[in-house]
Amino acid sequence: MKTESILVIGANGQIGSVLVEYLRGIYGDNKVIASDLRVNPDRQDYFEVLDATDGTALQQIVKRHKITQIYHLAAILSAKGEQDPLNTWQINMQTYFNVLEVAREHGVKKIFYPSSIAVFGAHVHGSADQFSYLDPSTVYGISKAAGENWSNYYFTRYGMDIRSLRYPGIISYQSMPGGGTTDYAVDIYHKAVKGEHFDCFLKEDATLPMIYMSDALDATVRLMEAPSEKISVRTGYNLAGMSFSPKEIYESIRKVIPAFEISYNPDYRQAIAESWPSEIDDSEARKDWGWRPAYSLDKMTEEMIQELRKKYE
Ligand code: NAD
Ligand code: AKB
Repeated sequence: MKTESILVIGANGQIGSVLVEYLRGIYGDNKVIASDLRVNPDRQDYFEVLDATDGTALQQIVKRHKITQIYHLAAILSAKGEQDPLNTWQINMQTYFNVLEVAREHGVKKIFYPSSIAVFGAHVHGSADQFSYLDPSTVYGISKAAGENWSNYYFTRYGMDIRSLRYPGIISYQSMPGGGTTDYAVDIYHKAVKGEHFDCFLKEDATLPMIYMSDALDATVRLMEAPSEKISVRTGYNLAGMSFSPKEIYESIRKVIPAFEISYNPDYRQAIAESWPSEIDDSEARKDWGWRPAYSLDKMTEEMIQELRKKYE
């Protein structure tokens, strides 16, 4: 068992609720402190209520638990973020500045910062290279690009060990997404398994990079456990799982549930999707710390449907 004391901020969200259990399996239950704005009645053990915009409250938790690593997941995502841009900027940046400063002052050894494919914009066509120009279209993407640069700044200036992945849209059966443009790709499985019609908010050919939760967890811990000298990218590593359009995920589901039906009613999220790349080149992650995804679209579909059937049937 490894001797770390880990704080997960934003632990009740789509990633956090699964990542906390995964980290506890590696480091031990009492070594992973979950925190979020509100307590989750189903998971109250080793939990702290924390609004991460409050730096003093964060500092007290870091001191009390002698925290050595922080996974900073709290953020407002792309679609929800557009409803109140200035508040999104305030939350996404203030929480991260608090993490960086508290970590610096209290000698926290490692920080994980989740970035996103939302850092890319109109000047990337097709596949996004690791070092593509970043001109994000959403306030969420602007905050993630800024966060990446601040990570690199704290690494260069203070020698802090901050590691980051540009996650694609994450697909999970364990948890629901919280306000992103890629959320449709989780919702579609729930509708299919419940025998309901699915009305998609993107066009049928809106191809986006996505990743299955199991691969995302593997990549996250693989990155965090890699020797420091293997980390050549201190902004955010490109990470790819698979790429598909709404039509392609629909066809994948139809192989298992032939009666499933879909319609398309694109809304404001279509413009966000169009500003993102359709493919991600993750050669740096593969080269530096041996990243390889395990799931294809069809393999993920089979597991998603199998797991959701247990939930609904
Ligand atoms: P989510 O919206 O499901 O969860 C975010 C959590 O943060 C929520 O539980 C929320 O209560 C909490 N939170 C919000 N403001 C907070 C604050 N001030 N203090 C403490 N907690 C606060 O998000 P997620 O999908 O789990 O994403 C986690 C991180 O990963 C985010 O930074 C997101 O940008 C990034 N990311 C996610 C995806 C994805 O597809 N899920 C893709 C790329 C990047
Ligand atoms: C979103 O759609 O906002 C997220 C992301 C790709 O960052 N899922």
